[in-house]
Amino acid sequence: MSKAGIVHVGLGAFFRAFGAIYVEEAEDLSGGDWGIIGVSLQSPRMRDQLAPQDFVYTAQELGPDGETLRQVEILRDVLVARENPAAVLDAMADPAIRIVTLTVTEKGYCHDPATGRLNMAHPDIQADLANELPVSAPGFLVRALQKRKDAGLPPFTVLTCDNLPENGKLVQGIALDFARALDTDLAAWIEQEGRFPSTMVDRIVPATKPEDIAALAEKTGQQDAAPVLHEPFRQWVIEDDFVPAYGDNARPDFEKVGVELVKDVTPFEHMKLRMLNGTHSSLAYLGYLAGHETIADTVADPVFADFVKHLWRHEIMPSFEAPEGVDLKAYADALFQRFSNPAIRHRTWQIAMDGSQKLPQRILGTVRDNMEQDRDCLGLCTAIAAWMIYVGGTDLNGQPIDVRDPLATELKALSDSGTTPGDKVAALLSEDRIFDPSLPADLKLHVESAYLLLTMDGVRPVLEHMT
Ligand code: CS2
Repeated sequence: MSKAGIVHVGLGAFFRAFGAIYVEEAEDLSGGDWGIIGVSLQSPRMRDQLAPQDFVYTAQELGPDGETLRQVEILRDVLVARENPAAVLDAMADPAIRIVTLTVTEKGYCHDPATGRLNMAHPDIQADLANELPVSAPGFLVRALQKRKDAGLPPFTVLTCDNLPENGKLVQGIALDFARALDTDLAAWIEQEGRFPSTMVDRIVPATKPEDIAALAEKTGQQDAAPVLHEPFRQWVIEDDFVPAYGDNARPDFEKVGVELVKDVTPFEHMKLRMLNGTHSSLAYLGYLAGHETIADTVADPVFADFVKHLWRHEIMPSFEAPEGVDLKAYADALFQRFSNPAIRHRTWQIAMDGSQKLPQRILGTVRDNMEQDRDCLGLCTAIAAWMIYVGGTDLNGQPIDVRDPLATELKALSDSGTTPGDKVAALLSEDRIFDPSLPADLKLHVESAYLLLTMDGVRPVLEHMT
């Protein structure tokens, strides 16, 4: 069994169904010690589920016409940061570790989504600046880099795999903000020696549900406490900029397994965040309010199928440059097929989570570009209005919504502070951690009229009218 070369922070279903499989395939083909030590920042659940099965788990690929099973054996250990932060720092400072990958979700970087800067007032950041044993992802990255610097080792490459724009640059900025507050020499060393390649990651991986675990056990006759379910599609584009001190050993042989190593990831990120995640979030809020449980159910509704195609064609595709050689129309068609995959039960409620962290890069950038160029953005403004109704906590039938968002309390209070739709929209738009104050003033008019229409007529008639 190979030794570990990667520490992965945030061991959720996505990385186990995506990065872990790529790394295992690359290691199988080209060797190298690329075992992965997983880190859960808070909950011991993943460690407790995986340890009794030697960290091996099943990846169940669900296509529209059938499935395949794979045993993933690349995990070497799982550490729980809350229980033993020192063990996590030791693992990250081990000379054999050359890459730290992260999937800690948007909110895990403790930054301000509107500006991309570290939120110095965040309680976890305050704690991590005061204590040597961290709790936050930025705290672990910088404290572990500090240990390596003190030991005379090169840094590890920081490879973020979260859906954030220019994610490498963003995390570098966050790490430098943190390091500067700690020790300016360390910050200078990270700036000079550190590498933070940007990445575009793409595979739809819904959360594993208890019924999925039961169905798999029934099928195989074996109990796996932590399988992952994923679609067949995958795409990983990485900026080829790893810590040079490791030479040919700086990364797994990613090219061999179809990872695209490029100079500039930005056009791919734009395409993916706007085309896939932008419509995913739009379908999540509007679909949820229309009573649809999953994305596949939502796009099986013809009104939504027309709506999502309208968004791609008229509002999203005109807003950015396609990466070289990519046919956006074909990309949109393929996305529609992926969203329609009935074997993937991806809940609208799951995608609706953490909207405050997702809206800027998924929807607001497109809306800004369109308004500035006098292009249509009514569909996306309707999605923003649906998000506003959603975070108000009551659906269109008067039923409570279980809103999960780091700003849930603040957003509900803002919504409650207004009595008319106009006041509610204005109050929510004043939340400048989400809505950059420089967004065009017309946004308010569009969102307010969409909000009114949604509450008066209901979701489906509004969408039907639009397309
Ligand atoms: C989804 C993403 O949960 C969400 O917000 O939009 O996780 C999406 O499934 C992935 O980015 C697909 O690559």
